[in-house]
Amino acid sequence: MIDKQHRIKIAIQKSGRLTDLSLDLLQRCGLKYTRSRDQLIAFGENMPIDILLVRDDDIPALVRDDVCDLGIAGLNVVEEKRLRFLDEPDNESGMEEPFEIVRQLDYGQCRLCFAYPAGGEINSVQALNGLRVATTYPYIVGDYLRRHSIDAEVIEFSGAVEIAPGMGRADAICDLVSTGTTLLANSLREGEVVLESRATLLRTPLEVPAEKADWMARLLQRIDGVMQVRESKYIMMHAPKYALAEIRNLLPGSEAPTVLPLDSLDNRVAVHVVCRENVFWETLENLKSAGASSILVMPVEKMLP
Ligand code: PRT
Ligand code: ZN
Repeated sequence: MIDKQHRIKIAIQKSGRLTDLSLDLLQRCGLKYTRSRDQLIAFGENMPIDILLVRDDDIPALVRDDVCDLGIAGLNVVEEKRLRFLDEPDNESGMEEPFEIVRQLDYGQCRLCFAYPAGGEINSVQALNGLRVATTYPYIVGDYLRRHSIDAEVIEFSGAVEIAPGMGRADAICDLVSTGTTLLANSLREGEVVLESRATLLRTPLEVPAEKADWMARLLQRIDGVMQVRESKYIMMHAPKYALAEIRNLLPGSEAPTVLPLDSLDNRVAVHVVCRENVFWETLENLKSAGASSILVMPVEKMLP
């Protein structure tokens, strides 16, 4: 295995919504690791990749400062920090990107939304002129308000933003929503979406040594493969020859199917195909209506494009 300075360091959330999903992603990419006694580092055993477990808010800076080569954090955190870094006085040109976003991953989905007191007078962001918005994302919200020419005061909260209107600290909020239960429980109504967020993979903007770059490329390819597999299904069925064209149209995101003869049947064939999108019950029912039978849907274990 290559020496220490050539090992890739990837920062992920230590304990929170993205922790298990990020570790699971890396494991599915083939990484086996041992965690240090303090649980802050996981050393890769079979790949030159080590994991740093930190607070999600620290991840963008660790990648910007080249302490880590890669990092995974929600786009909400990444974008907030990106705007903050670009605004720092030592970034004179205001142009230097602190890191590169290399992938949007397939977990951690949520949206950053405005929300207004239910039954109140405010029902759109336009109505916020001269009023106060509480948020944990002052840069993203400030940027949105400026772009929409709305003159509202942004009040920074470090947590529990949803209680701000009830406490009389703000007239509206802008916070992350996934199911909407928290808004409902606090008598707030969801408004405009500012940002659709999901877990995001960041990379240092600096060049990395060739060996490291090689492993990074391999890791990215495996991540793509893992995400593709999670969506993909292998479908097998018997079908009448005359219905093949219709059946192909019914299969979401499929490549050319394999069509095989069936023993002692002239007018029916076996069709095998990989679908790169989720296959729902409706699709199977439509296939059956088109004449297919013995339909099997199976998960795909690994895939390399
Ligand atoms: O300790 P650390 O700083 O690392 O963690 P954290 O508390 O800042 O983050 P954590 O673990 O709560 O979330 C990590 C990331 O998960 C976020 O940055 C988002 O990218 C993503 N994520 C996905 C969410 C949600 N869904 C989510 N629902 N983050 C927070 N929420 C909160 C939201 O703030 C609100 O309080 O859940 C509540 C709303 O949920 P619903 O389902 O009631 O709408
Ligand atoms: Zn955080």
